[in-house]
Amino acid sequence: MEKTLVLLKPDAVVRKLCGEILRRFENKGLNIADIRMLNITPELARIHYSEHVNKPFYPDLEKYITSSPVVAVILEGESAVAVVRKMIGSTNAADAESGTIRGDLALSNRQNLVHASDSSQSAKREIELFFPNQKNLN
Ligand code: FUP
Repeated sequence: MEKTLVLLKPDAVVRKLCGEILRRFENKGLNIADIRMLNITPELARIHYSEHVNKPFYPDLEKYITSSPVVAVILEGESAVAVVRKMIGSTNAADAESGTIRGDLALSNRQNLVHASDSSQSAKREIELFFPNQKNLN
């Protein structure tokens, strides 16, 4: 069993797509191991997106991710990291394949509904960041 960290980003919450997105993960057979709603502060955004802080798009990314609450979810299941990445689709939703969450429900390169850990190492780091009280058994 593997764990991964998913964020239902501000556009998912504002567009009331949290249920639709979680339904897809649950139907796939993944378990929700933990879930919480929170506001991402600029400080948390800079840690979470540390690899992007110096990129030209970062100020707009921070503005977006801190704009309203997000839902953080730990999903667990066989090969959860790779399975969830496949299910969310390409970063630029306009290019994302039909059948994926971004491909079916979004059109933007920034407002792309979901974040998901891109490796088991990122998953461990991100689970600790968003669920500091969770014993990480990943
Ligand atoms: P992903 O792992 O698919 O979420 O994508 P990245 O880690 O490459 O990018 C993180 C987030 O930065 C994306 F979800 C959206 C945002 N982004 C932009 O806003 N503009 C860009 O040109 C690229 C990414």
